[in-house]
Amino acid sequence: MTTSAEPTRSQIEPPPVEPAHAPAGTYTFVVVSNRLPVDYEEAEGGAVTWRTSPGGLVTALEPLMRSSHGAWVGWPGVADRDFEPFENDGISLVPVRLDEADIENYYEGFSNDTLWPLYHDVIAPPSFHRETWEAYIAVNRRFAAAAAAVAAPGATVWVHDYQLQLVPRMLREARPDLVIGFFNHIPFPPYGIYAQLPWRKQILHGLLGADVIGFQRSADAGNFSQAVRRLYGYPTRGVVIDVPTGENGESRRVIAKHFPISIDSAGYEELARRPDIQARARQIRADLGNPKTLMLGVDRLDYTKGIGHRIKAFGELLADGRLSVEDVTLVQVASPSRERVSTYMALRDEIELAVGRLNGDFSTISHTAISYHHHSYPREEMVAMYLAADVMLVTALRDGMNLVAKEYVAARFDVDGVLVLSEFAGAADELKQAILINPHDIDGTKDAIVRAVEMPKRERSRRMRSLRRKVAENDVAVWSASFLRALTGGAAVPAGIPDDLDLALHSIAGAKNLLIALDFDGTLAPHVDHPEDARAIAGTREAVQALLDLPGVRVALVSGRALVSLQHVAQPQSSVLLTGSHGIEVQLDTPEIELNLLSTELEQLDTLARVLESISGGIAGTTIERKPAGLALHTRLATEEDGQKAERQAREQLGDQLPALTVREGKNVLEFSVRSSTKGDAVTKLRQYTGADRVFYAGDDVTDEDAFGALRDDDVGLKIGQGATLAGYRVRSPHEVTQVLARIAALRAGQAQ
Ligand code: GDG
Repeated sequence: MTTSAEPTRSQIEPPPVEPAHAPAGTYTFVVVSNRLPVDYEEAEGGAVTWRTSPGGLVTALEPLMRSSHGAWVGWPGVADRDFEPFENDGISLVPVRLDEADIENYYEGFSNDTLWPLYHDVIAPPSFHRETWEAYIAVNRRFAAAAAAVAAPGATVWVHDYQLQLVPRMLREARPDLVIGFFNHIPFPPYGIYAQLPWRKQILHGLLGADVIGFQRSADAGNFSQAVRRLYGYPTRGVVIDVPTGENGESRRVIAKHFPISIDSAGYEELARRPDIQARARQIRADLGNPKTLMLGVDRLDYTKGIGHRIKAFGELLADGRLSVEDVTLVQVASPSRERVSTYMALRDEIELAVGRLNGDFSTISHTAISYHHHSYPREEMVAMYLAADVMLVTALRDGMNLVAKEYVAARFDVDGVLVLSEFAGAADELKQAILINPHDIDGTKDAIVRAVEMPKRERSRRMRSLRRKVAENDVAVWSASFLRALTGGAAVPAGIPDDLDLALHSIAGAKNLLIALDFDGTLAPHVDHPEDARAIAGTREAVQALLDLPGVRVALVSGRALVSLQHVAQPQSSVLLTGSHGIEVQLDTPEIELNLLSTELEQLDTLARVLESISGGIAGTTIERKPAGLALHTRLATEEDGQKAERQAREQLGDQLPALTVREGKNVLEFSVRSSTKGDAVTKLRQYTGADRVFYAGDDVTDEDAFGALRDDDVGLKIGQGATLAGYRVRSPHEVTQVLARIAALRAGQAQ
């Protein structure tokens, strides 16, 4: 009964970015990145031509750019020149001018000498200069203005990378109508490191102008949210950050989540299958004297890539006699990068000295230990090298993702070759069948290299097959589609079950153990004025019963309501699992409600009650409401002045006595909890309890985004109604949810026969 986890069409097709009716000179989809995806060429007579530079991002966004009236805003790569917007290869390009001084201060200075080392765990010391910061602001403003000028009303704007972190806020201020996304291609550092930045609050403020902020790894998103909590004190729940927008407790919801980038894997495989490229791969091996093992490193010459560590490990293996230059050659491509930044000049000297020493010590007339190349190569040549290499070494000390690792895997259609991969590269989160290493541990790296060299064919194939599946299923089109799905979602939702959802239901219905987890209000029951009047729509009970009757299926309700209230309105069948208060209260196959509070949390609850009761006792019109894991201070009946006084006192006194409390601000209410729990936590707990291999989750509220965020790639998330979401699918109303539940039951019953 197993079903494949192939991505469905809807996951790989670009999501709708509508409408196509934009005023002249404006676009409904705008990408903003430091560099335009073209290279400038000037012929002798002065004629200008542009050549598309084939990067993953262009490949990913090209179809969308063409189908949705898109434009790309960026620097064309030539200093001190103005260019009019132009079209190249069917894409509208909007050039932003950079002068020599901008390149020196904004690009080489603040971006590459401050942010780059800081965000990569200070592997090199970052410099902090006020002048380069000023240039960063000025250039970000220029990019924001260029994007604002070409964005149609209500357009979707997607800003890329660390050079442009102030752009989302600048854009939002200029154009509140826009939907704004940001993707950070490099890591986001832990707070202890980020906090060094003198302009740490301004950068966060800039980023929080976006609706969705994408990162490579979930750890990066977590670091970002932590920085927001520490520096701004905004409430964060899972992947959701509530950013206050005004005086009266209103806030904007920002999503900070990981969306691991990928490559055009089919494109790489297609190149690798070309006979001329395979012939070139054989030629490369022959030119190197047909070594038993060819090892390969391909990196921009950057201190984050751990090239020196790799060379050291290889050198020691040769010195120890565990590898011999007769058998093993390392080809190292170090493509030129940031050559005017002094740290990079020093790095080049350091690496070339190490290569020279090693070759001097170990190479023979007929065998070179390291074949080192400080060049850029055409992509075809890179693919030939991937095919030629038995072992690929990716030893980054810190790397957002590392596309080279994925390219190697995509090229190996022969299901051979071993990937040695640093656990500090984002790719390590997905490519678990690589040999994972800590590149700082030279002995461990040496052992891993020997293991790769000696790995039997069967194990190589087994690992490569699994790596290839991962890369093929999550290519760059899936990446951009999932980011844009999270970002857009304002379009009207049609009635009924869409085809792509139906496909996903077919797949999930075949799970071994299936968990169906459902929000209640807005999902099974329409929203009503008085919460106690909410009831599930007709047909829901029967659909849930049909699921409960099937073997291997558990049904759970996941609500923000207190459990008692949930039981009252939902009146669930006794085998339905229940979680309330955003996962703090749970009732799992027993009549008792588990509260899950630790003794320290109970003590905090006592202190909290004492403090709030004493404040409320002294200020008329304020009341206290007890919640399972916290208390709320209501000020609706107090005068404005008294209400503010009570809230201020509560914040001050509790800030001193219980600094770890989670504080949520609402209209005339301030809520303090001793436990911050989300529906995402509830889903994780339910998954564990039921042992489910696949989860279906349906919800309509922003708090359900935490649950969607906790889903895995082959789970199904269903959002009800409009609004930005992390769910892969969307339906219009609780009526469709009931249909969907009945459909899952029918499909599963059918498949079981
Ligand atoms: C940043 C993040 C993240 C390299 N030399 C040549 C060449 N390349 C290509 C590779 C690959 C790309 O450049 C390098 O991508 P990486 O991901 O390895 O690293 P960064 O340049 O540091 O990229 C990184 C990435 O953004 C995407 O989000 O993964 O973590 O640092 O595609 O093949 N290509 C050609 N000739 C070369 O000589 N044609």
